[in-house]
Amino acid sequence: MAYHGINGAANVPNPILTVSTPQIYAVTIRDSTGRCQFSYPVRINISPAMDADAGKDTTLCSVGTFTVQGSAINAVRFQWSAQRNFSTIIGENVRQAVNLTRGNNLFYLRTTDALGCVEIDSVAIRAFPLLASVPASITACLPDDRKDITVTNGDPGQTLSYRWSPSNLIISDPNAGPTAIIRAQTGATVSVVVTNQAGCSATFNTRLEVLNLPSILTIEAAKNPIKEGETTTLTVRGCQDCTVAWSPSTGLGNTNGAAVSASPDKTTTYVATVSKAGCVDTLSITLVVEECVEPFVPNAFTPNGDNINDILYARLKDYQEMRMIIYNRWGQEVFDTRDPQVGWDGTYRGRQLPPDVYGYYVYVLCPNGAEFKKSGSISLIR
Ligand SMILES: [Ca+2]
Repeated sequence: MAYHGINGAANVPNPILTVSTPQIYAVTIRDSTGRCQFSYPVRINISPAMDADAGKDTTLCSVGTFTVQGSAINAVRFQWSAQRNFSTIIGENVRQAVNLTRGNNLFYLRTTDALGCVEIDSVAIRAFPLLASVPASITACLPDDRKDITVTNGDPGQTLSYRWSPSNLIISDPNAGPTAIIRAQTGATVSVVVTNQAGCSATFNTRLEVLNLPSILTIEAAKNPIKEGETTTLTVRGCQDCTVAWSPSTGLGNTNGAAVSASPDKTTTYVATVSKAGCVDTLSITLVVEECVEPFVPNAFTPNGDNINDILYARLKDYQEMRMIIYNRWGQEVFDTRDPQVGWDGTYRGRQLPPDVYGYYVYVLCPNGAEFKKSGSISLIR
């Protein structure tokens, strides 16, 4: 078989031609004898350009659903794909919903005309929402304390710029860096406008809290002073969720907690170290223990009615039982009491006794079982 035609093109069944205008070509097919031949016209149509356009490249500050808009002249079919080879077709709409992910999104539009000719265009959608965060709140220990607030960049691919406010709370350069140095004020809010290189920005707020432990804490003992052997409770008030550590441990039921039981043997100053959120304050309380000690009896008194030193008392601190007996120089008891509030007024059976030297005997039993026995002489002076 031989092929001839198409303006003298090669003797092949499928010649490749370059055409610029519509034209009719012919192919002649002839057998080897040259006696049989056949001619056939071939019309070459040239389709006009569709000018397929997938839309304008865009930068967005959001991800998710987006509509791309294609255009083409005389196209009969629109196809969208995220792959240049259109291995997966997203849809066939002129206005096509697509899903944007963070970063660069490239979509391809393939248009087809009535003759089956295709054109391909692409559109780049850059989706770059701002990804950043700041702490919701920060806690300072005292008013006007300096604290740092730092913006966390949620995407290493982001280059961020910052604008901090209000200026009265920002000590550092309000336009510099992810970290601002601020001056703590109770209840104030620090804001930062963060913008990424795509121009996407957002405002973030950090609430300032000032703990000011010294202004809110108090310390108290349920009972103070206490007697030897007695137990009371020491309490730090004013902070619900603070950690409290007590020292020294001597005489304490435990050394942690807002309230601890205390039963020291002697007067002790306890220190409570109170902490919360990195802030620490210390308070102290002196718990006085009335110790059971040797009683004191004066060596003279003047029961002359001038209200000065008219009554003789045995002076005691913490005791469980006591007794005081006074006797005259002949050994006769003239006074006997088991109550230290009751003293001797220098009388016996209603009569004033004469000035003389009298003897006394005092007995004290302490709460811890210790005993004091003391005797001596007293001058009655009028
Ligand atoms: Ca007197």
